[in-house]
Amino acid sequence: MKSTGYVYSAMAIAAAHLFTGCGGQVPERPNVIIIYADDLGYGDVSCYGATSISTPNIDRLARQGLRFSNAHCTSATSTPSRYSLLTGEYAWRRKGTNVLPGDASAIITPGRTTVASVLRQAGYTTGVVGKWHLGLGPAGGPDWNGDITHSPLDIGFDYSFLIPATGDRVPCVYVENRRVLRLDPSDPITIDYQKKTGDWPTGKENPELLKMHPSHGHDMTIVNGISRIGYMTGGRSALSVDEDMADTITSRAVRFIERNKANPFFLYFATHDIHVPRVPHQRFAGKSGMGPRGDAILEFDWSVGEILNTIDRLNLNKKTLIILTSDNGPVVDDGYKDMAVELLGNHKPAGPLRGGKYSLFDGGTRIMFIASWPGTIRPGTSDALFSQVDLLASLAALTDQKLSEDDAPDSFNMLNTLLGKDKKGREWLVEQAGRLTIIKGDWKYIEPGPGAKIQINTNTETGNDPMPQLYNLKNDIGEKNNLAGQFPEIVKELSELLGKIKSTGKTRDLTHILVTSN
Ligand code: NG6
Ligand code: CA
Repeated sequence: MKSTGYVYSAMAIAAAHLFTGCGGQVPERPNVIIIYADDLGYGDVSCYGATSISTPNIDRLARQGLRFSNAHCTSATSTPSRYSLLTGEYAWRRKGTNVLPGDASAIITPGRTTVASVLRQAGYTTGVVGKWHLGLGPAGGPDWNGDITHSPLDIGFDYSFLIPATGDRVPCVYVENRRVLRLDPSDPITIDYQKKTGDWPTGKENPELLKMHPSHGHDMTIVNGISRIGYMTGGRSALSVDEDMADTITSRAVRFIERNKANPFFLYFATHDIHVPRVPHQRFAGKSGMGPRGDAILEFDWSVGEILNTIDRLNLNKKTLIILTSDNGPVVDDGYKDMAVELLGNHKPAGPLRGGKYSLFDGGTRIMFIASWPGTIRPGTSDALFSQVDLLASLAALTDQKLSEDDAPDSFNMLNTLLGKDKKGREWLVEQAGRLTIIKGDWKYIEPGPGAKIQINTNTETGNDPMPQLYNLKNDIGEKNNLAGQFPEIVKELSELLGKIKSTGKTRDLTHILVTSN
């Protein structure tokens, strides 16, 4: 044990020298890969306690890295979480950052500082592969039939291969760099989110054409036997095939790594799994015994394995920081009749947490988070409070990049926590699901407000309550006992702190004014 400790601290010193570039050497920086799952729950993988399903590749990453038990995304849905991860700003500070339709314009506008632009400035080659869901194009949306501007290429990425929004939203195509992949100009794409466009059948009018039926919503244009959100026509040769999606994007991600193996690279690999529609490849269909939702978890685990195998094969293990996490918590029925509810059995997608996707409870926003960098990050677990919004400032610190005053307004440099050198995490963090919640130490405060307590369609406990809620997460991780009445002074402290965080417009470098007096 002792000698391992010595080796790691010696390595940490060596690493620190490399990062400061001591002796005038060019600092050696690790490749950075963020694998971003979609809707994968805290309890959905075996290294976080799932017993009904086995995720060997994710477990392998957890064994070689640091597994966080108290890490959080910033929102219980995709668009705002992704916005925060890439920009280092809480999405609720900006209008128009909630779940976007598939034809939305870009919400991270050209020139914004992002994780990608920071790493690019540090000399990295940067790529994004997979789900985007942050809009494309200028006001009015993208030109699907021409050059797509206001894209990842305008905010720091050198390469981009995108599912533009979500698999359940049209257009069901890939966008590679500025163009829709394989588009035939004689069959142009038309998209409309208000009314039907063209004559392609819809799930509502022609349910007999469906191979998977909606349970709620998702009854518009049919593509590949599945009805979606939004109307589409044209682009036949460009249409994506759900069953091949994981193969398609994983092979693009592997290719990006192979092509850039000689120099530092940053890859943001955002999978479609395990979002709806859950239509895994035949190799995984029926394999989990839990229906397509479980099969999609197996497919996701396979994608993770492909990335890990590539890093091993290219001998990049000690040179690569891999972060694996999810954009929000789990949901079982998210709009398709895919047997997820019926076949769930004893599986608990959110583990011990209450609520899930769309929820103010921690099931919505406490997520699996693993950081691996063999030789530098010591394997183990961390209870430190950590937020995805901190990745920008932490990776800037890792690569010695300075941020200007307006950059990444809510991102803290938590590099030492990320690398496991510091067991202490953030003092507090904010999460959103409609309204806001704040966690400080063991306490979690949920703002009071109107709204249904249960989202009927998805059967989610939203966490809405007209009364303030206060939970002690250390003693009550399942947020069962509202202690607001018992500890009014803590309610006051946390609601005031949240008020200050909102009104300052920025929290980075303002820690001193945001620390409460007691
Ligand atoms: C909801 C969709 C849901 C999913 C979600 C976004 C309906 C009825 N439900 O509006 O299926 O697409 O948006 O998910 O349309 S997210 O993970 O991208 O945030
Ligand atoms: Ca999501």
